[in-house]
Amino acid sequence: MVKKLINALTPRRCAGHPGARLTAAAALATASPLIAGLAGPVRAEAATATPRIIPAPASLRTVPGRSFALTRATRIVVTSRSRDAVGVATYLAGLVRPSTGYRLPVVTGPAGSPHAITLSLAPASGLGTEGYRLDVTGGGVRIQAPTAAGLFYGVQTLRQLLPAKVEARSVRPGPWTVPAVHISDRPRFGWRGAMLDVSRHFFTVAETKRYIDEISLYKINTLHLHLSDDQGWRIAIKSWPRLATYGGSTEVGGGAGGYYTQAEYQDIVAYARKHFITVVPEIDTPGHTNAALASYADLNCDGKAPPLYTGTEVGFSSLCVDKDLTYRFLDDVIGELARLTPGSYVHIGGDEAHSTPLADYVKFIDRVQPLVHAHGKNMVGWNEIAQADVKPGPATLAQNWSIADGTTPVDDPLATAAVRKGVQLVLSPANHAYLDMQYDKDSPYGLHWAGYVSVRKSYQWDPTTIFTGVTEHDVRGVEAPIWSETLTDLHEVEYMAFPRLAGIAEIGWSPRQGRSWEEYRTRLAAQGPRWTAMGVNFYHSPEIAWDSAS
Ligand code: NGO
Repeated sequence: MVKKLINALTPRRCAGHPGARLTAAAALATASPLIAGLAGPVRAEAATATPRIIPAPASLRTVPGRSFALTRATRIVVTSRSRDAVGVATYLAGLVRPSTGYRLPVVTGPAGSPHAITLSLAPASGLGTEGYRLDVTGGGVRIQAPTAAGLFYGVQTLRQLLPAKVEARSVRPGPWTVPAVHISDRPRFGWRGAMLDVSRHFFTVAETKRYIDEISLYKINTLHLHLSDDQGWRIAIKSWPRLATYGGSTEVGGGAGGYYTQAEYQDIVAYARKHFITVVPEIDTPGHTNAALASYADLNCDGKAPPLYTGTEVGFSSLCVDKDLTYRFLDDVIGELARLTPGSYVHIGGDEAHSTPLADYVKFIDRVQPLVHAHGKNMVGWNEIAQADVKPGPATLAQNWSIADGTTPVDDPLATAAVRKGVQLVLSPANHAYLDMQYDKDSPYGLHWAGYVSVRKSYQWDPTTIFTGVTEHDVRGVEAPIWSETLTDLHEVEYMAFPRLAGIAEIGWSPRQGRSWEEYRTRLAAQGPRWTAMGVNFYHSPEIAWDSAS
């Protein structure tokens, strides 16, 4: 009975969900808010020349007249000595030097220096903590922001204003023209996440860093690392060493697995931070714990360690809810993780605890939540945690992975429960935002328990219209998870993430008003040559009329 209840509240894995239908066809034919925001007289010429940027900026105005061109003489000028601003300038130089072959020195100097890309860290109203203004005139480029994060996002926009070949890692012929624009931009949501499952298959530090490089282009600011599951424990815990050395010694299919040492994990966290990305580590509990249970017999209710697991079933493992040792174990693990993680959230999983009776599940979450808080962190959990006595925001976030219709709001008891308790949601609807779902029946990798997720389907939903009773205020943001049961290396991850991740990033960043698939797909087409130049293995979906390489 109890189990039935938890099943009823748990998103079902089912096949064949019919594709989302188009919303108002007329709206699709009109331009995005950025074009619609243009002054009347320039609209006609500007419409053809509007730069194709993802995520769409909150406001963009093209300016007729001279564009700017990077030349051998271009310098990157930072108007203050702020280390963070200089860091962003150095990052920009590192991106643009290899393909242009220019020196692009980073110097401090006044705004308005000739022939410069100027980065100014300066208070500006209306930009929040991540917004920026970007102005391109014949004389130069100026990015202004109240924070270094804002400068970084301005740089990502500038990157997309430059020709795609700028992404190449060897010298290409110019010209390196930047169209004249005025952009004022800030994100809609503060949590714009990507999740990488490093448990089902292990991904090396180098692969994870490369994924960070790639998601940065779309202004993603959260990297959720799924560090433990039935098939592997991927982070060294000094007080429980066998978790990694034994629990991390295999993966789906029986490969060698692996784990991050604490120094490696910190290296990833620091690398992410340089990209203004916060790492959220997840230790999945009380289910999805076979790797831990196999490593320490005492964690099991019967004191017997199960064998390591390399299959893809879910819902069969559970920590022993009534043993005190379980909580000492979690206190140690969460404590070590919290010390290694500067971000304010630790994810405790909580999904698919099918072999934990509901009453035990609630008891368990109610004991784990204070442990997370005692180590100075807030708690994130998959939406099933809303069944427990979860504390209101910002103490708790619920990551919702239910199947949603996309166009018509549906009732979701777990989303409703979270909202009633004052807990904000991170939206990852499985049939729109799960990047591990196959695009269609011919996709070489991926699952399809939530249906096939075409590029269009991944784009056509909004956090505030999928569930009844969930308003903008209840939403912390969006996240695109990539689960790795079928994905063995970054090449395969890229194929599933691109192009769909760009659309989820836009849903997290851009204003909702005026959003249309037809307009979006023309902007997405411009990303193809960019990914090619970056060496990203993207899926050349036939839904998009890809630009040919420039
Ligand atoms: C589910 C499940 C994961 C699977 C994933 C595959 C959640 C939150 N739990 O999502 O264990 O890997 O689907 O798509």
